[in-house]
Amino acid sequence: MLLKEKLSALIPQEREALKEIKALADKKVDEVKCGQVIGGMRGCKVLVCDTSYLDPYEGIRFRGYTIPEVQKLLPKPGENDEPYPLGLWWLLLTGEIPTKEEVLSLEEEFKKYAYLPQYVIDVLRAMPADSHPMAMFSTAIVAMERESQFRKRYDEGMTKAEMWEPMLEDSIRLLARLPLIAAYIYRRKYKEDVHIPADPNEDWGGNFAHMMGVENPEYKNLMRLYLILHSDHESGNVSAHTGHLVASALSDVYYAISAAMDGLAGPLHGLANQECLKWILNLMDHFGGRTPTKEEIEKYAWDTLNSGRVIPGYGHAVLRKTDPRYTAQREFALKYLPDDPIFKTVSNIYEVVPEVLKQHGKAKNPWPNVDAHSGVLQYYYGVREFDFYTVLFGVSRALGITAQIIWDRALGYPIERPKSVTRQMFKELAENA
Ligand code: NMX
Ligand code: MLT
Repeated sequence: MLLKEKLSALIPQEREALKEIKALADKKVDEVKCGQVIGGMRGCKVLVCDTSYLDPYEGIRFRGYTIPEVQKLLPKPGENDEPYPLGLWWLLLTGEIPTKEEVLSLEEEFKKYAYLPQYVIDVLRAMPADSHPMAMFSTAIVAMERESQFRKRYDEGMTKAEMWEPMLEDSIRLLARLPLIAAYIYRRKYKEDVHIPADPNEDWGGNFAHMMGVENPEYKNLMRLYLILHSDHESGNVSAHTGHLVASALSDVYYAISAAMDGLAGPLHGLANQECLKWILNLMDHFGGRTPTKEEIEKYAWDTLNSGRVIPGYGHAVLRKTDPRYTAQREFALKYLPDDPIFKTVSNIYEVVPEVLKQHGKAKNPWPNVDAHSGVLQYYYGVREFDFYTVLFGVSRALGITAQIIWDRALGYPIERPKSVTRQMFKELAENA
């Protein structure tokens, strides 16, 4: 496999380079303040992540490339299409923009494993009909742990240096199946349990849209873009951090990704996309289904804040400007659905809510994040089941987390185990100050 050959050549060099960093063991990277310890470790530089970096003012770069650069440089299925999401996975893993031949080799490799075993279907069918799609998604993933090549090789006594190989194998097998699992959940829950087989001529991203039952080529393009945009956001976000933490105990990819999905399912993280569209549609309903005026949006935003709730899709733990993932989706909307009334509402909210949040004075970042825009695009193309939206996010996020944890094993990072303090110790710190 071309990807494995590339990684086999890269890993020895990167292991050498790590030795230089290990030699800096006593150098200070950061100082930790009490506020950070009790404040969700905000801003503490305590993780390593090479797949992407999040600058607060510029937003995400994937292996050094901005979103517009990735959209321009990665190979595409057709002239006017968005790039292959698997091209991004190659980039995250190798740091290099792949050729079309390299991406197609990965597409072929994935197709070998793109089937849904009956036992996974049985597990999904055994779950109560009102289970949240994220609970179903996470359960299906962990159910497949029995197939882990990593666990098999571990039981056989593989060395630490070999661990990245079954990690890569497990990741390919899992990622190949994620769109099938997600589409199965979608069709079971919302489309009368009628399923659509994969199309061998479609790429990984296009096939996902096809299996969900949305044949529109524009939606297939949106799906490719979506799968790229949500993939990686360095390693401190809840889902990636969870994946890294779980894998650091040498738990395999199935455990790590299932756990990561459980974190993504929280309303302050990935679930914000479902909450956000709900908020927008409730806002429109409140004003008789029409596009509300900016004054009406302002009042509605204040009502939300005054009732003690957050405005979903706004704010961020790291970003301090409009999320470039929001901008990329806005550009897609301006191209394909400029006159859509919900998109117009999203645009008006963008003009009003940052000012409201500034006046409110709490949120450190008053600007929109990725989730403020994703729902309207899904809704426009007919995917109107809000509680499915985080599953779409999850399929994409698995690209980033698998890339990160394959490298965790390649570089032999240790089990993660930070130190805790008691609140009494803070009191003593104050007394001795
Ligand atoms: N609406 C109202 N209040 C907010 C918002 C918002 N959108 N964002 C932050 N705040 C509040 C926050 O709840 C906190 O209040 P308190 O002191 O009473 O606890 C205060 O402002 C300070 O929070 P920050 O330090 O600005 O934000 P933090 O880093 O703690 O949290 C988020 C980041 C993203 C969790 C937060 O901005 C939020 O809850 N946003 C809405 C939910 C959302 O859009 N999440 C999606 C994030 C992206 N993703 O996909 O994961
Ligand atoms: C993400 O994509 O993970 C979110 O923007 C949250 C984060 O980065 O903290």
